[in-house]
Amino acid sequence: MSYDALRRDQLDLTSWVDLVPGWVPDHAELFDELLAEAPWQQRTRKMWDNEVVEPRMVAAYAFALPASLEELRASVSQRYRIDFDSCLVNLYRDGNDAVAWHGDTVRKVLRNPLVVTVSLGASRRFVVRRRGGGPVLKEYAPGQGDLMVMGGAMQHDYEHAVPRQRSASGARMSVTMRHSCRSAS
Ligand SMILES: O=C(O)CCC(=O)C(=O)O
Repeated sequence: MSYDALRRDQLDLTSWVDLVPGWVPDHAELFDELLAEAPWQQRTRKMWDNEVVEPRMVAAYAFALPASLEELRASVSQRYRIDFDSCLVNLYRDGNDAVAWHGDTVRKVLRNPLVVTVSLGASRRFVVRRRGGGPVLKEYAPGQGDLMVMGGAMQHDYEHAVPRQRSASGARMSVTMRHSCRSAS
C-alpha cells in the first residue's frame, strides 16, 4: 500500500484529514471477503427511553484480524507510528443506512486520537461540521479503496456523519481502526 498520493486537508491549525484515493488496490475482493465472512451484527442504541435499531450493520474484531485486515492495520500503524488496536467494520447496505453526526467517543479517553477509515464498495457522502452544529464545512465521497485518517483535534472540535443518500449506487463498507494508547508501534 502506497502513501505517494496522500493529501492532507487541514481543517484549521489543529485538525486535519489525510486522504489517499484508491489506497487498497484489491478493494473489490476485500469487500466480497468481508461481506461473506465478517461477524456482522445488527446493533441497537438507546435513545431516550427507546432501543433504536442502528441503520447499518457492524462487525467488531477483538484480537485476531484476518490477514487482509491485518495488512491494512500494520501499514497504517507503521506509517503513523501508532499501534492501532481495534477494528470495527460498518456496512451501509444501501442509501437508507447512515450514521448521524458525532465525534468518536475515543476522544473522551485520548487527546487528539487518530481514526482510520478505509472505504470499500460504493462511494457515500462523508460530511464534516463544527462540534455542536452549523453548516457542512467539508464533504468527501469515500469509496473503492480510499483511505481517510482523521487527526489532530478533529474528534474534539468537529463532528462527522454519513447521511442517508438516495443516490447511493450500492453498498459501502468502512473499515475503521482506532488506538487505545499513544505508544508507537
Ligand atoms: O463510515 C464511515 O466512514 C464513518 C463511520 C463512523 O464515523 C463511525 O463508525 O464512527
